[in-house]
Amino acid sequence: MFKTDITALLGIEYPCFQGAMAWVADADIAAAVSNAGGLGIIAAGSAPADWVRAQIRRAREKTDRIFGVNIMLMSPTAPDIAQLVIDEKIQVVTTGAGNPGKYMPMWKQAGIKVIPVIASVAQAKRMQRVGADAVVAEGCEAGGHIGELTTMTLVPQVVDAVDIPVVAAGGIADGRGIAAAFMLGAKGVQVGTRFLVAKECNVHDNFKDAVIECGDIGTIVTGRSTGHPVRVIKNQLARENLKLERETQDIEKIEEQLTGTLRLAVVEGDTKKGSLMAGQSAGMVTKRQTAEEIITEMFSQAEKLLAR
Ligand code: TUI
Repeated sequence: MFKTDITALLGIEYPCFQGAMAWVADADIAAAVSNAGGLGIIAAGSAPADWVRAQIRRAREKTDRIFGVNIMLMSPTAPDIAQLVIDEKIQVVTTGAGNPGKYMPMWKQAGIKVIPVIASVAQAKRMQRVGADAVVAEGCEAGGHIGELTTMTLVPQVVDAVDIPVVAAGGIADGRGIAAAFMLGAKGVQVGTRFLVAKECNVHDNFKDAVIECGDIGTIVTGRSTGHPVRVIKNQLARENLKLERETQDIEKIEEQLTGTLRLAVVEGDTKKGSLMAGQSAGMVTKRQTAEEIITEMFSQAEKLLAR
């Protein structure tokens, strides 16, 4: 039922990527998702190479299956991680927040499958041109750094513009979203927010509660005025940032407020002063489950819908 170009490309059971949430997506959640038949992904975020290497090795102890590493290209450690994935013989790399073009020759030489996350048709075309094996088209329903377009409008436009497989991301948290993504022409989905509350996800419990209690209009986008829009769960920090944006044009001052706060939320569980990055699908996330329960529940629902 779910044999697609993406399951064939990666040799996985379900065409389901686990979103690479910075500070959150470590070896535990990545191995759990891969063991459940999806593609687990370790998020390098802004971490040093030593931390990422340790996570890769820990994931290998927990699963024999394929898993990926995501490289956040804005990170100062990105060049180190780009080499690390080759040294550690990682089979699939996803990238975010930039153009991975300069690393493509070395990754392709090493036989790595490269799947950049993009938020526009122009970016998708550039990625195809530099040799990407597929792209993740991420709509602005997603959490964290986002683009302009919704998943509903971005995915079909990207599908029409490129010949490589497209994975849909942003707003997908159940079988209905998966079925809809396939109707838009996607060959797979990436799910972030629902995996935030997975039992194997090491994000602070306060963060999980905030996702479960979020509701439909509980997220907002800050940073539009600085050109770095970020979707977060509304809290004290988000309100302060929006106020600052209204009152000052001092972009550096606003940016200052945005750094370091993700760690505060993820690790310390500070739901007032921390940055609670999460997608609009938080409103559909109601309970803690294992990664396996999440994947099998979503895909059995999608299967029933698509069989109609
Ligand atoms: O990367 C994301 N979302 C993220 S990264 C992140 S980590 C972070 N935390 C705190 C401060 C700063 C960063 C949190 N959320 N999504 C994937 C994504 N990438 N969406 C859009 C893009 C993108 C942006 C520009 C892809 C390519 C691009 O430029 C390439 C080009 O060719 O123009």
